[in-house]
Parts: sequence; C-alpha cells; structure tokens
Amino acid sequence: MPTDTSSPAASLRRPLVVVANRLPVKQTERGWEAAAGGLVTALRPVIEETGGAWVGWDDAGESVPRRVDGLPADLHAVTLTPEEVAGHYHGFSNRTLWPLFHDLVVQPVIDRSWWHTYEDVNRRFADTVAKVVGDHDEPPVLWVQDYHLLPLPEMLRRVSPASPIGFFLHIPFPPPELVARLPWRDQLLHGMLAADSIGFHTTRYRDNFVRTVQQLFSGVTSLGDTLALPDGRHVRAVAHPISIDADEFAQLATDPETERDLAELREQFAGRRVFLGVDRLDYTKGIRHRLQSIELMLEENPDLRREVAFVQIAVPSRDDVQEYQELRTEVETEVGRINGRFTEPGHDVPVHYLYRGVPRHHLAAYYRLADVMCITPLKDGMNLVAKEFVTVQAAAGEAGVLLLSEFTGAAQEFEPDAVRCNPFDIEGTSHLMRSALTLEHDDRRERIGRMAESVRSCDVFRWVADELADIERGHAGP
Ligand code: GDG
Repeated sequence: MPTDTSSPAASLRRPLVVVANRLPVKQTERGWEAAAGGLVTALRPVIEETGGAWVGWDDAGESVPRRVDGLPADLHAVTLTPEEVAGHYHGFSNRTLWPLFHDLVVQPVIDRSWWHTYEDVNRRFADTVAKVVGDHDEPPVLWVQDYHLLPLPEMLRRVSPASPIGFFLHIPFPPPELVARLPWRDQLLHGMLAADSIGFHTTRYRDNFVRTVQQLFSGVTSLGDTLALPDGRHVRAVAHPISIDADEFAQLATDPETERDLAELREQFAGRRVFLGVDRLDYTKGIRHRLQSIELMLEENPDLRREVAFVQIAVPSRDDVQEYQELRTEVETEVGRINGRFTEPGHDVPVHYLYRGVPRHHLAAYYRLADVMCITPLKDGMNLVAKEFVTVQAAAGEAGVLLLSEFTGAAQEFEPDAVRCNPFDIEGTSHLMRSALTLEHDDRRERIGRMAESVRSCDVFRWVADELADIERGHAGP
C-alpha cells in the first residue's frame, strides 16, 4: 500500500486506460496470470477505485481473456503479424530508438520500412483504444507508456479529444544533437507533445526533451514545468522517478523461502566475498565492461583469486536481435577467459554466470548475499535493481555496498551513498571494486539505510500518484 502518499485515485475521478507495448499477463501451466511488476501493483488500487482497462500487444499468445486473476482491469489485446513485430518491435523500437536514446552505445539502424511499420502499429493501438473509449460514458484518462508508442498521444487526441492524456518514457531522453539525427524526429516529437503531461525519470532527461523541442521548433517557451506551444496549447514536462513496491521487497527480504535459499548460497560461497550483477542481457547494462574490471582486479590482486566470487545473472532478452546474439557470445567468451585465467587447482571458479532469470525469492537471497552489488550500465533510464537491492539489504540488516554507474537515473537519487563509478573507465572501476571491500561495516550499513529510506519515501505508489496528478493538471490548463 502507499507509504506517505494518499490514494493515487484521489486525484482521479475518471476511469483509467493504460496503453503499453505488452499486456501485463503471462501464460503458465495454471492458465493466464497477472505478471509480477511494480507498475501493475501500483495501479491495482487506482483501477479498483475508478475502473479501467489495459491495451497492449498479446505477444502472439492465444487469445488473452478479458480478465485475469489479480488484475482488476479489462484487457484489450492488439494482435500483430510477424512482419509488424519485426518492423515495430525488433526493428524501429529496439534497433533504432533503443540505441539512439541510450547515447549510441551501439549504432542505430535507420530503415524507412521499419518507420512505416512503426507508425502503422501505433495506428493499430489507437484503433483499439478508440473501441475502449467507446465503452465508457465519460472520456477516460489515457496513459501511454514508453518508446514503442511515441506517436500515439497525437493519434489518441483525435480519437478522444476530451480525454486527459499522459505519456511516460521509461528510457533516457538523449541530448538534442542525437534526436536530430532521426529523419522522423518531427513526427515523434509532435506525437509526444499532444499529451497533456510528459513524464521522464530525471530532470536531466526532461531538460534534454525541452531543449530538443526548443531547438527544433520555433516559438516554444518553457516556464517551470510547462511548455507553451505556438498553437496556444500548454504541455507539462515533468520528472517523476519510477520506483518499486518497497514494502513488498522488504517483506520478501526475510521471507522463509528467501532465508532457505540464502542459507544454501551462504554455504556455497562460504569464506568468499561476493560481487553480484543482475541485468537483462542488454548491451546498455555494461556487463562486458564490468567483467573486464573484474578481470583486471583479479590480475592485479592475486590474493583475491580465492577470496572473491562474481555472480552474474543475465536474463535472456531480445534474442531475435543480432546485436543481442553477438553480445551473448562476447559475454560468454569473457566469462570463459576469466575462469580459464584465474581458477586455481582445487578451487571454485571466480565467475558464476547464469543465463536465465531466477524466481523472486532466489533473487532476494542473492541481493542479501552480495557484499558488492555491481550496477554499471553504460546508460540506464532508472535501474530498479538498485532500488530492490538497497531495500532488501536494509530490511534484513545487511551491510553491502552499492557500486553504481553515474549513467543511471538512480545515481541522481543515491548520491552520495552509492559508490559512484564510470563504467567506461575499466581501471578506475576495478579499483573501486577493490576498495569497496575495505569500507567499514557501520558506514556501509548507514549508507544502505539512507538509500532504502529514500526508496521507501518515493515508492512506486508515489510515482503513480504524481504521474496521474500531473496528467490532470496538464489537462486543466495553466
Ligand atoms: C526499463 C529501463 C527502468 C531481473 N532479473 C530477474 C528479475 N529481474 C527484474 C528486476 C527488476 C527488472 O527485472 C529490471 O528492471 P530495470 O529497471 O533494472 O531494467 P529494464 O528491464 O531495462 O527496465 C530501466 C525500467 O524500465 C522501469 O522504468 O528502470 O532503466 O531500461 O524489477 O527485479 N526478476 C526475477 N528474476 C530475475 O532473475 N524474478
């Protein structure tokens, strides 16, 4: 339940329609179920109070039911052909926008046919939303999520002119000179600007957006959180850092299943300090750079080879995309090289690599086990793993260290308690890893406590409440 925030629904008098790339459901042996995730948990009380719906791609599942257990929203699936998935999802979303918005960590592919499919698929989403709007007596709030749907607010404005419309971007918004490279930048920005409120994780991404709009379009003025457009409309551009359900993770920390898993892990890694990485296998997460820093640390500190272990959980992701297949090969080659170089006869390997997701209790047990949590993305919108780690550690009285890349949204919030690193600086990061092991216990514990407190006071319920309040405020006008 919300911590310091009154019910998010308090500011919302109308039904809510969430529009996201995917529906928040998964198919299990027991049938369809609500997927685990902070957004779904945080929206549950809102939708229970106001009624609502969720529109999203069904990911080629068999026909998704209108309702599933644990989710009080009507589900409306957008079904896509394999060509549409290739052009919209794998193509324009994940090979053009994703690398461009993550500061060109790899080169974006510019392909006109993908762009056309991306626009067409956005129109398909708009058609489905139009049917949902038609089911309601009053215009619902329409809340669009993420980079797969940048042109959608403008399409929805035509579908439901009287609806409050919000947009939230879950990834970074890059500086103007990067956005300017996109041949279709004007259409994307106009698409976003049709919303009443546009949300970003940090003030830096918000400022990048405002500067981009001002550099590319004339006659746009910015006053506080409001942009005045030449056609007389006003749009809010706001920073609302996404977060987690802190109470849920605090409970998970000391759950009996977590304790059982932890006891096994402590036995497995007895006598060693554990470094941990938990990421989707994505080139933005800096896994290769992290491994290189580990390798250098082991090279320069032979005494550590028997005393530390590095566990990397790499959750398979987008494995139909070429860059992700190449990344997997590079990461696995690096793991093999480190273990080949530094495993000592009769001793365990230094790097434990899991190419799979683990159940949530097991994840919480790893968070508790870690002496140093290595979150070293080259670029990351927010990074929820950082928030989960400090919450679990604090709730269980642990005293680990959070090594955190300065290029994550979370870095802004965890200043100065995380050990801040530049993941491109392999040598500097390896020295920070080494020195993280020497921090005093009380200092570590206090830092974890302060970071967990900041997550608790700014949890995902607060994020939903702030987003919905700004959508209403933007709709009401200045
Ligand atoms: C995007 C943006 C932004 C991970 N491994 C396992 C597992 N996970 C869960 C974590 C966490 C989630 O996946 C990952 O969230 P992140 O925020 O770290 O990263 P992205 O997936 O890239 O998310 C990001 C986010 O959107 C929200 O706006 O913060 O910047 O890139 O919740 O717990 N869960 C389980 N097993 C695993 O092995 N059960």
